[in-house]
Amino acid sequence: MIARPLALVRTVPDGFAAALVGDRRGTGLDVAAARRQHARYREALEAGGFSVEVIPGDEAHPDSPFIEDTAVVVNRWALATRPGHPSRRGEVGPVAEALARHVDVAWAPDDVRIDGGDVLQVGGRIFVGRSARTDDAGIAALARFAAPLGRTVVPVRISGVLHLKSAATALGDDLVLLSVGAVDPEPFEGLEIEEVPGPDAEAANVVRLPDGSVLVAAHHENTAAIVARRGLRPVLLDTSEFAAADGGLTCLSIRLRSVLAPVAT
Ligand code: CIR
Repeated sequence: MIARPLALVRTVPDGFAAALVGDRRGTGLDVAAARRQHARYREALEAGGFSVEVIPGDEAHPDSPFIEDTAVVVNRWALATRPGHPSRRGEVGPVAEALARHVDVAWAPDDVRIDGGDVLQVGGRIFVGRSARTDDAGIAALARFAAPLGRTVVPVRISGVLHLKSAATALGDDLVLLSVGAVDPEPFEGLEIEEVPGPDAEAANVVRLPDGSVLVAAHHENTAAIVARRGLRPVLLDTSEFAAADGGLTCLSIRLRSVLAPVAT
């Protein structure tokens, strides 16, 4: 039997049309197109070496496909988050339940706010964005979760984007792709930084796959060129419906690199 690193995804409910866009509800989101894009995303995760487990989306929670925000996984431990937007808090339970079949799950306290999209792990450090969705109490809860696991938590100032990972992701164990207009590069000292040029900070949101290829949103040609220049293979995906709801490629999965799962056939 073949086993590969596990990725969790959550399907697109009919209610996705009402996903959050800024602090309002979407109106022009195309659910059928989002489902097609989600299917391609899932196939790309599998083609790049993940075993994908699918959790049904939740009609009561239009943003439930943005599963990344509901948990932070470090090796074989997960922190079930307390999402910063109140409408998203009910998304956490089913994801925590699925995670508990693979890892130990701890829960963030009720009086904090933290979204997984603000948490970027690179080379043993955990960077966390101070954002509209993640507050100081959430950062402190993450630090308490991470300390026994030997991980240091480093707060990062961001501006103009929803989450830290909207504008900063890892391209390697010591290489970060980020938009300096949106993310303060100073806390990343010691790591190599590759800047995405231009005003579109979300161009820095990519997903590294186990086979070394990198998912890049199709509308970010500059990013694809950077990835290729780094000797990595960009895999372009149309993510327009998710981008329209402030979501990027990372948001659509939780990737558990240290948990191997059988490949679905
Ligand atoms: C929200 O506003 O919460 C969703 N519409 C988008 C969440 C994107 N998640 C992410 O960047 N990790």
